[in-house]
Amino acid sequence: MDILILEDNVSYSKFLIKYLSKNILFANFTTITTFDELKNHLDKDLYIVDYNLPDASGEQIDFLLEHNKNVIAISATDDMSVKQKYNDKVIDFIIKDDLSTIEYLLRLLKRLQKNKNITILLIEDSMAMQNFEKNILKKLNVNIITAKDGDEGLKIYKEKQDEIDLLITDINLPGKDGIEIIKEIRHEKSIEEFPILAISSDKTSAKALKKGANDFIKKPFEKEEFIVRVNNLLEMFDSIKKYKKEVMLDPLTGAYNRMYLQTKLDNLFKIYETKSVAMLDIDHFKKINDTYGHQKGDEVLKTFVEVIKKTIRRGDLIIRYGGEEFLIFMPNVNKKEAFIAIAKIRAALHKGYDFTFSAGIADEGKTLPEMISIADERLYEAKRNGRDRIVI
Ligand code: GH3
Ligand code: MG
Ligand code: MG
Ligand code: MG
Repeated sequence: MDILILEDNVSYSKFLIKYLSKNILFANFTTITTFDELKNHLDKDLYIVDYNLPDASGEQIDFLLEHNKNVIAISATDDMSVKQKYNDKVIDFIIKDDLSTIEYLLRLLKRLQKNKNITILLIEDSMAMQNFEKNILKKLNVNIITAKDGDEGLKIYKEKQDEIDLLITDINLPGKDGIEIIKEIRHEKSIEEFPILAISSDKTSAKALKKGANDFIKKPFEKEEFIVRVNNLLEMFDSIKKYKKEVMLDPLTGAYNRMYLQTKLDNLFKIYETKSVAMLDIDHFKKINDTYGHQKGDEVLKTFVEVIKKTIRRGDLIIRYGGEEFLIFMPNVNKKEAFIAIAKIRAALHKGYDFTFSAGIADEGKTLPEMISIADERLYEAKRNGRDRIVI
């Protein structure tokens, strides 16, 4: 993202850039100090613009808006009439006071970047209102899908569930109303799984929240409130997604853990007609621990997963099943094809490492536990037959 900072106070813009570039990697900054120079910089993705300049106070913002540019205005004056004048047209109008301003700006920039991958479904029957909301959302960089009544909205939701990150819905709608929409969605997805922001002019806020909206805005509302509520919900769900992902990962090796196996793998198992499961267990691992210490043992586990990840296909999944036992789920391959993949891991270890593993592979079994237990039996056969081998 190319960002231009137009600010006559050079030490302030230096400080801004230092602070922002330390925290965001995706931005390139350019600074200028006067409105006059602005004409040569109309190629930027975003403009952070001081309101009071030696050669302009507002004209620079008007100029950028006329050229349809994305503007964040900053100002030292908290003159509300100025703020009011530009508030609806810029992404944000920030009053420059202390460090919290810059922290806010930083969060906003990060959010704008992340929003490129966010899709919002907006259900609103009043076209004037829909346009108002759409224009605000456009400034936030999000992708927007609109519907003008409840039935259409729900239909789109059902078709594009996997793409949609947030639903913003009016409560009073023709066809199914917002409350019914919320109820239907909540049958399938809980309040922690999918965010809904409800909007209405009457006193239905408590009802919408009780039925499962995550937040509520009462019409008429300020653009700023709308932005903050949308951003807050998106931020909250980013955190939830992050934590959900983290609890499914083994912290030592970065492989998935048993939690992933229990909550996700069963669904994947049902999706694929053909699939194989391999159970891999490091040979004489206890001896590695006993001889070289636990830390060396940990290193071996990490290395093992690294080698596996480098070798297997993108769609294959690796799960730490137990201490030094790993499950690899391979979609769209039978056990003979899976054997070739696991043999590659074995060959890679033989080439450059001083430990080996045994493995059992299965493509039989009607359920995931059944397939795992067949693979497990074969793993033990491999151990019994002398280790460092693969049984199918
Ligand atoms: P086999 O060839 O029959 O598989 O023998 P083994 O020694 O590999 O198997 P065993 O089950 O006897 O020992 C596994 C050891 O793995 C025992 C346990 O202390 C160790 N272990 C389990 N988790 C970890 C871990 O996170 N780090 C380390 N360093 N060791 C672990
Ligand atoms: Mg309505
Ligand atoms: Mg072992
Ligand atoms: Mg074991």
